[in-house]
Amino acid sequence: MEVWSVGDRSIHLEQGDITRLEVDAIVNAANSTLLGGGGVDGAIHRAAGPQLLEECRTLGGCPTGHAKITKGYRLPAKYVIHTVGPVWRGGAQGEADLLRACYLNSLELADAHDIQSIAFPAISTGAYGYPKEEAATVAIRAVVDRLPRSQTVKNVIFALYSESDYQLYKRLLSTYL
Ligand code: AR6
Repeated sequence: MEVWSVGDRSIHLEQGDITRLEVDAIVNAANSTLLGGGGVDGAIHRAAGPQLLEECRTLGGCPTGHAKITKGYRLPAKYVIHTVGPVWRGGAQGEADLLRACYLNSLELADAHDIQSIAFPAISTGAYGYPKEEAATVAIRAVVDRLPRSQTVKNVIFALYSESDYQLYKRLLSTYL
């Protein structure tokens, strides 16, 4: 675990399964149906239990770059913020702006729900094929830009599944902060 300060807020790095984190909210890298899938989405639905899918069915999907919130059910986290990252199509299809919007809109929802700690996976970098270093740069910039004016969020956790992703974020955060 590593920690960086941004004013009186902080950014943490954790390696491992995001579903285990005891935070107010975890972010799901969902698809636009919000009806589940593989990767981190599958893991979150398995850990939260079937009530999560029931609530997701009431939401009517979610456009790319937007975010919607549900309860966390059996997760240690109180909430799940579902956001839909862009599919990587070479980088000239607005992917960076859409990915940035995922982080900003998730943080905005967190503020609206009095969330103090929120954990993000590396959105779009699995099934959606976004190159890892480019995605990590977008993620870190969005959080570093937005965190100082967040109302309630005090701690942002980047939850990286692989050791190599953890090391990538560590290197990039050390150059930014
Ligand atoms: N905890 C943290 N990170 C995880 C976990 C976990 N339990 N499991 C996987 N990752 P992906 P995407 C990492 O494919 O690229 C789904 O089917 C993984 O190593 O989950 O945004 C959705 O329904 C990678 O770094 O999400 C969509 O259809 C990161 O999570 C589609 O995949 C994101 O990989 C979304 O694709």
